[in-house]
Amino acid sequence: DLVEKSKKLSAFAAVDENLKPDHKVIGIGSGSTVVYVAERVGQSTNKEKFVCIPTGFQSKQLIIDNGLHLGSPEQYPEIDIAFDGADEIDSNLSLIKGGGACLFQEKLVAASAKQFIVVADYRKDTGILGKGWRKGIPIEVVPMAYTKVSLELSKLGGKPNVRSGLPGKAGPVVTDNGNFIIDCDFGEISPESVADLNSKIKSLVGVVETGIFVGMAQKSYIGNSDGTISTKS
Ligand code: DER
Repeated sequence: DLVEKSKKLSAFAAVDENLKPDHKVIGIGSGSTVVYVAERVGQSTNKEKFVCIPTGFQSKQLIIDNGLHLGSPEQYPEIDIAFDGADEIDSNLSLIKGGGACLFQEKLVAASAKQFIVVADYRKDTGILGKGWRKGIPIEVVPMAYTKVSLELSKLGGKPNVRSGLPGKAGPVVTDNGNFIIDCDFGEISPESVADLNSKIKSLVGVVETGIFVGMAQKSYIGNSDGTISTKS
């Protein structure tokens, strides 16, 4: 279908245009778009030279399934290039991430990468954060603090919801780090106010990390529904 095709388009173009023979340590993100990134990296003639750093359990499986060497964030605090998806992308390349509840390790890998490239289908290219199809900014919180953080988020004007498991998991989603996710809807967030909102949320006691990635992505590849690709840097 169109969305799936646009994911593959953006991922293959991003890898083909940015992965270079002298790259060694590669960050692999989480979600359904980066499935194609891992596939494309796995097709590279230089694959034996690469070591790939995951952003969570699913990402680790992608690396293994594509016959790529697996490394860890502990071993590689410096990454040459990282590819990851996003839930929303604004005109300044600020992102909302965390739809897959992997935002902490995603942000650690993105922060460790000399180059951080975002790949996404056209639904994510919202121009303004908070307009997207997903509601809310994912925020990773220490379980004991979730009610306190929810209260403070409400005071900031947000509508917080603890992310609960889909059928098959009673109670809240628990991240790879043993924390909860609060999805907090702040409505539309103008590009110039993203950084300020992020620091306000990050400074709340109990917040481990936010799904706002501001000033981190150098380049984005959007697969359009007409089969073209839009890049922004
Ligand atoms: O959780 C994340 O931030 C993922 O990168 C994600 O939201 C993008 O997922 P998708 O590629 O499956 O849309």
